[in-house]
Amino acid sequence: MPEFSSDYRQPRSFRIMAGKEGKMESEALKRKANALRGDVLRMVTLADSGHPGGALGMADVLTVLFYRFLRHDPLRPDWPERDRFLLSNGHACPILYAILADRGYFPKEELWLLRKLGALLQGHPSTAWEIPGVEVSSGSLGNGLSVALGMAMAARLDGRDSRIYCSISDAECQEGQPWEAATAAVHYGVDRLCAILDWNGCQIDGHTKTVMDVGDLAAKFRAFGWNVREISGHDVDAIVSSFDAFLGAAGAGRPTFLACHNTLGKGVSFMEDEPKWHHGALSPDELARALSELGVVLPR
Ligand SMILES: Cc1ncc(C[n+]2csc(CCOP(=O)(O)OP(=O)(O)O)c2C)c(N)n1
Ligand SMILES: [Mg+2]
Repeated sequence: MPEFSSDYRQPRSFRIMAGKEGKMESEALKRKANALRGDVLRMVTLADSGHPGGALGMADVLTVLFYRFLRHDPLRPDWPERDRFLLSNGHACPILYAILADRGYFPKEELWLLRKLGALLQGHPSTAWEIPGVEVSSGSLGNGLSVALGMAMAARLDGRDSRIYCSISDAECQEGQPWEAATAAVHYGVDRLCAILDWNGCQIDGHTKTVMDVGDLAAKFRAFGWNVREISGHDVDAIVSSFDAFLGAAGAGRPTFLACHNTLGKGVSFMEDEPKWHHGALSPDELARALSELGVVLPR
């Protein structure tokens, strides 16, 4: 029998675990991102399925966001004034789950039950499942940026100072809907919206250039009128300055597009830039090798 999740609908006494750390500095952020990569790989190996590649690639940018910039309170996931983070490329959820657990939204033990029948953490994020910290259901690609835009416009109408961050993937930009959101966000002058592009050049069927080349996404969003910054998504200092610039751009009347050149599978030599690691579980031997490359030691 699989081990099922604790009943997450009970009053969440575990929420007292949520700490209020100060803002982390670069070296600590890098160490944290690597530790979270270790959690991602452990989760997917235990589940014997899942999407590790994109999750490893986005670990740095999401660590900087959640540990340094996002105004949120794991003790009050429904705090109206909070900033929102939406993972439009929902399959990359192992990294979001690892971060939410580490920040205290739910117990870390839930990670090891990923994708088990009845468990809190399913293969794609779901609001119907009431996962604390998950703002939107995703996995059906292409929708998230529109939802994020709606949230940013609602915040403005309500007079809230919330920022809305939304990760999107390069393959999502092969669809039509992100471009509708890109047009509308500029038309409505929504400046508290930051799209974060996971520009890894990979997708489920191969390299994006071969499957359907999306071209220069930074140039395209710039042409649509977005305030674009193009960085390596593994350069923690560049990520920090980009989010700082986004905060400084409130009132400028334009949305921000943070184009992150990420490497799918970042940190594990045999996974890097290999589209086959879009999804798939590691063998126990591969996990051991990957953790050793990341310098992550499992707790006994
Ligand atoms: C609307 C929709 N169409 C098709 C799919 C099937 N699908 C799953 S992942 C994927 C491509 C993934 O590429 P990307 O989002 O760039 O992910 P990466 O491999 O870089 O993590 C597709 C087409 C889907 N999830 N949603
Ligand atoms: Mg991709």
